Amino acid sequence: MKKYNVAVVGATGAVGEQMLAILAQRNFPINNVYALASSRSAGKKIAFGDIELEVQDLAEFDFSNTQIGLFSPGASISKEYAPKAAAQGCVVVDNTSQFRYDDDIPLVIPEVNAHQIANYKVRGIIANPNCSTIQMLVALKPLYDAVGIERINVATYQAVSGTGADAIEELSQQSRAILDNKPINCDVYPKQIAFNALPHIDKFMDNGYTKEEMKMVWETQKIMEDDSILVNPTTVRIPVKYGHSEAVHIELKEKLSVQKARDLLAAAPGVVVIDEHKEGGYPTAVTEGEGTDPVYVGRIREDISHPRGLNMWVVSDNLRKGAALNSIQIAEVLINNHI
Ligand code: 25A
Ligand code: L14
Repeated sequence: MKKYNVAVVGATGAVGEQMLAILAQRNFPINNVYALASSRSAGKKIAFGDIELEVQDLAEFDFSNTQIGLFSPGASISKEYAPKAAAQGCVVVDNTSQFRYDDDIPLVIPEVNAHQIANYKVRGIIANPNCSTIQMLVALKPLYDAVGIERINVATYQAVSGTGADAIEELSQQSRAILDNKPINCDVYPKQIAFNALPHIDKFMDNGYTKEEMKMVWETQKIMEDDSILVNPTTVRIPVKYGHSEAVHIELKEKLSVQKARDLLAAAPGVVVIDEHKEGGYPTAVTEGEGTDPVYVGRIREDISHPRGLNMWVVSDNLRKGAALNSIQIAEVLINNHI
């Protein structure tokens, strides 16, 4: 079997760490793996399976002998280094928001639009969508294929790990301080995140939506290859460490019974249905999402206010299917079919 040299860029970050773990777990056919980050981290040791890797400085790395680059170093770093790596012959799967909306760069969820991966050839870069978009579309694709979707209303409940390690730390410190009746610091988020909910992720746009909300609109239309699909999101940060949840309300083109929707979802790749009308008969971020691969769907029910409406609750690990796992699944299609 052919083996590949793989570079993980942003290897010391929340996503990069998961990329290394998942490459090892899935026995990706690796010859050499390189852990790259900023000069701050160069020389640090990080784990890959049962071996240790020494972190190297991205700025000094030559990609000409690397076939696959899994990038998650932030948009501005990807902007500079992903095209450089691609020019050296390395196919880049980029997890940042930098290239997602470029027409000549495929934006891919393997369960939804794997056929787009072939277009990696144009610029040597494939973009990984936003975590909230990924889990929503894995769940909606089978319903879209069955009867079509006119409109999506969605409210997200997003984990602090999406912001990074300093946010996880801020949640822990604030929680401890509040339980101990001590004053809190707000450094990462503009308001207290412990025991609270903030209706604000990424920056505010001119239309009053946040950029995280607009990403869900733009990315859904691009991935589904359907500019007519209407998306109305509200994205909310909650005091959960790992795993995003979403209340998704869809208006279908034709009526679909709950039983039919449940059957379609149960048969869909990457989806696990947990939907029993009893205590705990639904998925949650902490009990099912964290540390696992699937997109979980529960609370499937007809919308009593709309003749073709359906409601559901969608949960997944934001750092795995929402980021690292999706990138590695793209890389698996690349090596199986293209490189
Ligand atoms: O919106 P964007 O721009 O697309 O943002 C995406 C970012 O969000 C995170 C992820 O950051 C990504 O970069 N993210 C979280 N969930 C995501 C998801 N689902 C998600 N992104 C996509 N989908 P991250 O925190 O996971 O990782 C950032 C990594 O990038 C490395 N990096 C930063 N600058 C770099 C660079 N690598 C190369 N060259 C550069 N110039 C960064 O590595 C990390 O691996 P690092 O070397 O900075 O090491 C991180 C360690 O250093 C500490 N640290 C961070 N900043 C500073 C610092 N120490 C001192 N001074 C600092 N200024 C950290 O605590 C950490 O231990
Ligand atoms: O666009 O939960 O990939 O803060 C990754 C982190 C979006 C926000 C992206 C989060 C960002 C997400």
